[in-house]
Amino acid sequence: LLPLSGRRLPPLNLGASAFPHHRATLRLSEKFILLLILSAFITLCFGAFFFLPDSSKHKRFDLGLEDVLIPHVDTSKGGKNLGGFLIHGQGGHDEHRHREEEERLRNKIRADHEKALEEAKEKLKKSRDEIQAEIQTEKNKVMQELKKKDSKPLPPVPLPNLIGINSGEPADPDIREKRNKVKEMMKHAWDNYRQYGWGHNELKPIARKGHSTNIFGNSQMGATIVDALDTLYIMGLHDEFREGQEWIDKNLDFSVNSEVSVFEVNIRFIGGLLAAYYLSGQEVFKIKAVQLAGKLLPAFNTPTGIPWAMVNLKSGVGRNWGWASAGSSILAEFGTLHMEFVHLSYLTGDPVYYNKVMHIRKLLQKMDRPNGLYPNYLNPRTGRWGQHHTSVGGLGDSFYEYLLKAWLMSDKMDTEARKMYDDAIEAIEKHLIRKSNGGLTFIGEWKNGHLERKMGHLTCFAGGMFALGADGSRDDKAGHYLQLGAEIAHTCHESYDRTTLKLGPEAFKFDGGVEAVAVRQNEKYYILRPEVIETYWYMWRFTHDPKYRQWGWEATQAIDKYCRVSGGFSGVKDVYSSSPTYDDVQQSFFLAETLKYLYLLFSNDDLLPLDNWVFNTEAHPLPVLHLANTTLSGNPAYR
Ligand code: DMJ
Repeated sequence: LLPLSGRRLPPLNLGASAFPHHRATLRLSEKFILLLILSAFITLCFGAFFFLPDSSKHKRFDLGLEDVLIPHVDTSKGGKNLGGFLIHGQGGHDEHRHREEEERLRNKIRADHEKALEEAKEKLKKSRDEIQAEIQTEKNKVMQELKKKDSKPLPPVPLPNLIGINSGEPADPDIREKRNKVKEMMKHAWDNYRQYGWGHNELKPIARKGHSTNIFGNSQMGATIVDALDTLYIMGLHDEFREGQEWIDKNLDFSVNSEVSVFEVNIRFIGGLLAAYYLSGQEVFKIKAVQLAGKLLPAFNTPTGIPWAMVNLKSGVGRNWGWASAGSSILAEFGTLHMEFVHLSYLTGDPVYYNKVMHIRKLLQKMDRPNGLYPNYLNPRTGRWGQHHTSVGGLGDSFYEYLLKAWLMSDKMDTEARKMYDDAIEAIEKHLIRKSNGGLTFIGEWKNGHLERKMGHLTCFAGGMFALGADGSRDDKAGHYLQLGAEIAHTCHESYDRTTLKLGPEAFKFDGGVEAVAVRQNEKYYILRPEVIETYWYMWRFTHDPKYRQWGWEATQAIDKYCRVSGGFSGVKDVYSSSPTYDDVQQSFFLAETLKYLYLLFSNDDLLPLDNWVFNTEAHPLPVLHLANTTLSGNPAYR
């Protein structure tokens, strides 16, 4: 076969001049050779007639800039396709038809070109705004398509036992009244956010406009809506819940060029969406949670698998906080993903989330721990600890909380997590927990071999954690841990009680004659945090000692008196001042946690019982997964 673009063999010239010197003296042998050559030539011509490709079997279109060669493989009209060779039975007729076809196509292409040219001319006549509007419409169409693709249904998974989604209404009229007061405060916070900050992450209740911080990146992701959903649901604020659901359905979009905190997005958004899904059964929450989780996964693309603190939701590029020791990731951030990620694997049947958090756990288990303590900083490139600071407050807190809760939410099957928790708590008790001269138990911070006798408001959550972990503790020290929880609750209550506003400072000292009091001006603020009330609630559930309800009520009144403004609730800058100034931020965790824990404190225990629900670190309740007789990776949901 001769390729069309290939070189043809030079033709054989057998005319009169082919053998001039032999013409006169042709002998018999020469005649014979001549005859042989002649017959070979005839055979060659004959063969060529049958086997050379016919140029009419290819269509060639001249399209100006490019040549397009279309092999003709029409087997429908009497031709036979024999492994790439086409043999026609209708010669002339076919050629005519091909020419017509060629002509028709040429005309069509010409017409298309002209049409495109006309359209381009029309476009140029339009104004810049019109063109931009058209581009936007096209973009929207593409987005809609992508959304449709994203919202494909997830595989059905049997829901765990959802016990205790009821009103929890207390019989005692006094307690009922207190509970109603908390509900009214929630309504005030929500309504003002609804009016002045809708769609923004948070609210500025005095300026009456939206507010955001760098943890949510530069986008309006409606953090308050997502964080507040389950609180609205359990309070029976169903119209508000539906408004929130509608906003999420229509507006919550994660394909944004925005760099967010992996930890904050996980605990507030994924936790909030999952809890809303379990409570209400509305698929949209599950779908959004899974979409968002997919956007967080690129954060784990580090040399060690320890995720970056921040990730750009669009590009997937991650990095760490500039202030963190030696480019480290933070223990309380990468160590507070487990609950949500296990639920994501449970609900999707995709092990990817489970594997990510288990990988972190395995890595931590292999590492040396100074004095048995986990430092707050870990470098995700080298896998080595940064500064040897350990804290049960900021930077460390919820890592310990999630070890315990991993065990609880696995229906106590994940004994590895329980062991890690027990080991960590033993080291914390030995090195960080002390009694002040005045008899207050406090948890200090370990900094390069030295104990700082200071406790943060954040650390106060640990009272509740010790009580929650009492049952099942090593050497059956349940009584000891319940007692420890009570002592921390008492200390934290003191930190509130020793202020003018009866609200707790951000950090307080046990040093130089000072006990449970903030010393530095920049530690005197209260930003509507939940941790002290969280501990009151756990202690109430485990002891039913009425003092916890009493302390919770004191805090409720103080918040209502000093933090309430006509546009919502605001943090205050100095809890020791009788004329405090506001920070003008209504934090989303005020609706997610502070008001929820207060509401639960004045509800019956059968509302979200702790045997069946585990609260994530943002107070979003997730059901216990009863995976008895199976390992997590062996569960069908994980295959
Ligand atoms: C919340 O976002 C969570 O409780 C987190 O674990 C730490 N602190 C804030 C509220 O204070």
